[in-house]
Amino acid sequence: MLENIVAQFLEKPEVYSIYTFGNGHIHDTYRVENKDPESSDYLLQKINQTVFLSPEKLMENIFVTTNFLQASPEDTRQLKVITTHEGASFFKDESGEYWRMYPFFKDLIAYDFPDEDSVIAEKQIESAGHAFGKFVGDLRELPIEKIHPVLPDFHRVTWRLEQLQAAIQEDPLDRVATVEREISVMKKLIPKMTLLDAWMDMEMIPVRITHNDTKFNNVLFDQDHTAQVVIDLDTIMPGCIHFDYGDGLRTAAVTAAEDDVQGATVDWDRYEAFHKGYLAATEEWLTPFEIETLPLAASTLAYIMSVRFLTDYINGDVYYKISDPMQNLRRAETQLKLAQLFMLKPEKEEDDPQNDNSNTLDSSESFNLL
Ligand code: GN1
Ligand code: MG
Repeated sequence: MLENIVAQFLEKPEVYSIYTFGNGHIHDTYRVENKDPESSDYLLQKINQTVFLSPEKLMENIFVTTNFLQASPEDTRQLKVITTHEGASFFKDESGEYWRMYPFFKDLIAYDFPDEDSVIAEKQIESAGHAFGKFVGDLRELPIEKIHPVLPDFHRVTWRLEQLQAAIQEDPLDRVATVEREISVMKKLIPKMTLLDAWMDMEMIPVRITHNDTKFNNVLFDQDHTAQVVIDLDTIMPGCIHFDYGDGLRTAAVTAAEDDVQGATVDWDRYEAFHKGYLAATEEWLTPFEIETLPLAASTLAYIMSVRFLTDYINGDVYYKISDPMQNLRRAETQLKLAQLFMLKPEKEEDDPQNDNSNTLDSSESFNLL
């Protein structure tokens, strides 16, 4: 079956082994590996149509963006869409599933977490920050009207809260009674966490073409720990810089997995490393107000994720892939903890000799004890 799909894109499908690959929460992903190690490999994905209601528009966004970014047809350091034999950016099978193919960069690596060695980790993070910042910079000349808002209001806090409210009202699995504590913490944070929405509504922050899923594992590194290719272009949409900067920090400056409530802390050296890389690529063209308001970004993005994960938990885990029935709740709690930790950014070390750079919530504030 998968071989038939591969045959739509590539000659001689029989020379490939096809197996499940990666940790994405949304699509089904396969590595298409040439049995000859000297030849090229590919990545095959079945698009999740529960999430992406219009796969054609999704693929148009990716096609337009990757073509725009392609410096030359021979550019091998850039994500591009592998078209079908008919030249289409996707293949729709007889059951209505949409499939797409990308090159697989055999010499590059994606990491879920930065390296254990802190010097290497900071190098990776700064480089990732730079790559994500440059990505938005490179797209500044692409007319924004060419990009469909495939997931409208994706990072709009007020809309995410409306979704949560709807889930609470529906409460299909009677889970709401068990998450009242989480809901009450979320409510307390609303005034601060909706500032970004307000600034966007008042047009104080420019709308740009942003990536919107700048998780640390969405950039590929070479052996020298330098970021080479930004991947996962599903959520390229009109947005604001805070979305990318904040989501990058949410995943690069944190020391534990997305669902590790106890383990999650913010490493402020890593935070600085990401900031440095991001700003080096963007400082020239960001507005003073964008720069001034960046400190709220990581917190807001972690908050959005906590609201989304809790909504999905209440709805019965219909959106994100889960490994166990409590995972969405753990993810929600972890992200809520991080939203609060990111608000406690210490002053620079040289300004505060007392600062041990390991900021944590004290126990009375700690999310777990609320
Ligand atoms: C989803 O599948 P993945 O990991 O690329 C989600 C992101 C979340 C992320 C949380 C389309 O991304 O918004 O930040 O999970 N993508 C979509 O890990 O909802
Ligand atoms: Mg994704």
